[in-house]
Amino acid sequence: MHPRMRVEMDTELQHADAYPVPSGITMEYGTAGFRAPACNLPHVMYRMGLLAVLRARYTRGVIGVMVTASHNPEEDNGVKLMEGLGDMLSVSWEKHATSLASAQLGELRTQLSALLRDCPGSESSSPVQKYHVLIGQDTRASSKVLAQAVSDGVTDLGGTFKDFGLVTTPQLHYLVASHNSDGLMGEPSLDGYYRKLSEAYKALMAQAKPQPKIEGSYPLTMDGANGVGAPKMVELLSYLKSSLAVKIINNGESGKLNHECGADYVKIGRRAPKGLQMLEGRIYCSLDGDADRLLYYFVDKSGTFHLVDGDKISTLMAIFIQHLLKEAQLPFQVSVLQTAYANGSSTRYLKDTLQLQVYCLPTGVKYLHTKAKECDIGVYFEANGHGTVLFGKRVLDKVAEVMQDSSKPETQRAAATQLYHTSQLINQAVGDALSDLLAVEAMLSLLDLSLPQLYALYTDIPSRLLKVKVIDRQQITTTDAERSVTHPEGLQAAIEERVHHHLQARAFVRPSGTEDMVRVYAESKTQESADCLAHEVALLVHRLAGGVGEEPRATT
Ligand code: G16
Repeated sequence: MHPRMRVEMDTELQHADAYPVPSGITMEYGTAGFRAPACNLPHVMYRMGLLAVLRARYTRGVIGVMVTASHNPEEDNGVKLMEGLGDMLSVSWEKHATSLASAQLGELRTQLSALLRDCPGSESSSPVQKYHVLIGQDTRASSKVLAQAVSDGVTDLGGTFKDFGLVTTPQLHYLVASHNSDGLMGEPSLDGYYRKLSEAYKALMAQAKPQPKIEGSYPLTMDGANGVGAPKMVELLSYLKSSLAVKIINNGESGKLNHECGADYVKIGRRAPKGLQMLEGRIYCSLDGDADRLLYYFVDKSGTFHLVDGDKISTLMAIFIQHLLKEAQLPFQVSVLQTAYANGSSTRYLKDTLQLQVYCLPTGVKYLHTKAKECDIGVYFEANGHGTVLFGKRVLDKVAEVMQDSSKPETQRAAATQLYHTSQLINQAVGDALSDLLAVEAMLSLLDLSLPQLYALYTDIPSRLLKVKVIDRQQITTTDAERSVTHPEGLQAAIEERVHHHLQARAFVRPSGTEDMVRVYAESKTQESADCLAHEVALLVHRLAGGVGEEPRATT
């Protein structure tokens, strides 16, 4: 056993004094880890380095620690932990992360000892095993120092680390997955990641009809949110060579991260990133700050903006896979996993028109990903553009069998081959904007479908998303995949009463796990009615759940 890894924490935590817990600051592990103003995070990062070593020991695998606050403003930062085949930190360990994050030195030792005692093999004198942590960071000015705090935590518990520097969050998930699968998920390097994606994309596109070229212009423009996705897309394009041309804007050279650009800005405001002059006939997409979300959009003849959000991307992927399964004569079930934010029209279209199994789960890729693993083929996307498609082993085995069976008709084998390349193209560890972008491009081409045609498959019910600041958002608790409030008393009944005043309406509220806000969502027959309902519900939250500052104003 490593000398620093005895069961009792008699080891000196060399760097602990450098990372005291600031007074009055407690943090909770949220939807995707910790998020806060960067200045409040060094002690959390150090403690997550310690936790990562313990988790590596517990799982006997490599752990990833990504320093990022994703869609949040530049001033914030945060940390996401990943393990196993790229999954988010197990929900059962989130409580340990929360309690370690606020533990002062003495308490820290006690908690570490307790966790260490529970680690499998902690009592044995087995030979030294390395507990290895992969670290990545986004482009925030604060990320470098915070990544250093993580590595200090790792080394204090005798772990080793590799700092990959700037990577997208999904790239780090991929690296963790490929390490922990002994390369089965791909070669554990960035080169391996780019090769895997570009080879799968080229193989799929070899079957597509050539697209008409627009002279001197790019058919696709990508908004990089001034984050890490932009330089990483440049690297990916160098592997794709001439098979894909993308113009990148908001590439971080001058603008501020997620400021008036990026997937969250586009989704919430349903507008183009600032400064982008959209043209009819062109296609646009936006990533978020750490490149795990992707949204597409375009303008029609009249200049009206249309958003192809996560719901529509998920519909495209489900249609494409359903079509290939039919062609390959493989009787597997495609399931689609959504959250309460999924537009009601998308759910209806998936269930009634495509006849697919649809599930609603709480917000957070961690829940969707876990459920998707239980499905033959699990397509999951949040409306905000975060998602992927998971292929079960049973399916992949059968796909391989059909591909290799020369007695099968050529069309059947070709469909199985496309399914195989699709499973290689779509990141199996987590929702990945770069991989999803290639998948959307390939699927549209292979289905011979334009983005406006995809958009027109169903009409979204008008909706509105608002945020309300309250004293303590954790006072709001929910049930039924966050569609109903259980506390504070009276809030749910009041929401339902307002919903009854609107046609074809629904509304829900939930505390955000990434921002200090309560999120309000409303849908109704007209945009005016959805805006009005969202405002009424926001007022209820403000009045009944301890609103801070002025009451929310009506959307204009
Ligand atoms: C993270 C999670 C997503 C979630 C989003 C917003 O995304 O990974 O699953 O939808 O936060 O969560 P909340 O509504 O709780 O704030 P990201 O892209 O910010 O890492």
